[in-house]
This record gives sequence, structure tokens and C-alpha cells, in this order.
Amino acid sequence: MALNPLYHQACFLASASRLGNAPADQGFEVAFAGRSNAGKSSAINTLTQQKTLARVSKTPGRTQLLNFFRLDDARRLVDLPGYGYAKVPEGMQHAWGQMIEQYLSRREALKGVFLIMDARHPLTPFDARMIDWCQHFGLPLHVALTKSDKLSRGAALDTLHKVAATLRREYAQPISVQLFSSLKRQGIEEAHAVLDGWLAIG
Ligand SMILES: Nc1nc2c(ncn2[C@@H]2O[C@H](COP(=O)(O)OP(=O)(O)OP(=O)(O)O)[C@@H](O)[C@H]2O)c(=O)[nH]1
Ligand SMILES: [Mg+2]
Repeated sequence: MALNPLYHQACFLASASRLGNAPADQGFEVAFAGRSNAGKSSAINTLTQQKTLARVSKTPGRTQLLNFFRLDDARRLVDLPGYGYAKVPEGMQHAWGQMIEQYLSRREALKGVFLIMDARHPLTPFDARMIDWCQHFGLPLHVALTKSDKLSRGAALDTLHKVAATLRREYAQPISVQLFSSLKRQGIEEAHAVLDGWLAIG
């Protein structure tokens, strides 16, 4: 299936250190959240078919900004700072929590959260906190288990089924989940179907 050109024309719009600095709160926005180093920026690049749109980091825990990418006048993807990196000082982790919670609770344009988890380490306590926030604020959530190329096909499917079962059991609102790999470019159509729905594309 051909990529909707809207994704491919994505370009950097702005970085914000807090919600007050973010671009105007209108239209449709999807945020990419997840642990530091999980593969959020890589997923954004893969889904927009661009190599260097979002910066892929060798040093986790560095990005403390909300990075906004514009698809068109009304639509944006947002790369959220990663969480759970052990070496980040506590004060910074606290600031992170406040910024993210503000963003999730107050951002009108935010239509859904794309939660990126390393398929080898899914559902960490930090992920659970993010899911709790989304459920609390009534935000639609989709989980992408990325780096699935690092697992055998059987192990990846096993993880998918286990995570889906846990999400069904633990949370009131439905949460969809898929396997994804930026390296092997797997799961792209499934991810776009979710993004299309939230961003009112097509
Ligand atoms: N094998 C494999 N490696 C991946 C995949 N996605 C990302 N990576 C690697 O994982 C590392 C972290 O990727 P990023 O996309 O920077 O992760 P991030 O979640 O944006 O990290 P922070 O911005 O620090 O929170 C990089 O070395 C990527 O090349 C994948 O699907 N497969
Ligand atoms: Mg990143």
C-alpha cells in the first residue's frame, strides 16, 4: 500500500520545553511516548519515510523537549521526551512528569497516544504510569512493540499475545497493540491505520 503523502511531507515545526511554548492548540495531534531508547524517534522516521526527521539518539535521556512535526496545517506528530532512564537526576524526572501530565491533560488537539515499548522489555512500571494517565484523561492509546526484529517470530507473537492479555485484564478502556520494527520496516500499515483514524486522514 502506498504511503499517504501527508506523512512523507512531515517537517520539523517546533520544540517546546513546556506546554505554554507549544504550537497553537488546534487541529489533530498524535504523541509518541515511551521509555528512553525504546525507539520513539525511529518510529516517527519510519512512519514518515524520512531518515533524519526525528533525531535518533545514541545517548538516552537527553531529549527533554516536546518536539512537534507538522504534517499539514491541521495535523502534527509529537515526539515526547523518553522516561525511565536511570541516570536522569530525580529533579529532572519530576519536571518530566509534570510536563507530560500537563500535556496529556490539557492539550485539546491531542487525539491519541502511540506508546512505544521495546518488545523485549514491555510494560515497565513507567509504561504502566503512562497508561494510567491516558486512561485517566480518556485518551485513546495504541501500543507498538518495537525492535521486534530482535526476537524470533515465535517469541514476538508470544509477547504480543501476553501484552494484549495483560492490557485487557488490567485496564477498563480498550488498548490496541501491535508488533513493529523500524529496522525491518514491519507493522507500518497497521500503525498508519491507527494514525489515520486519530488524525482524520483519508
Ligand atoms: N534493531 C532495532 N533497533 C532499533 C529499532 N528502533 C530503534 N532502534 C535503535 O534503538 C536506539 C534508540 O532509538 P531512538 O529512536 O533514538 O529511541 P527514542 O525512544 O527516541 O529514545 P530517546 O529520545 O532517548 O527517548 C537507536 O540506536 C536505534 O537505532 C528497531 O525497530 N530495531
Ligand atoms: Mg527520541
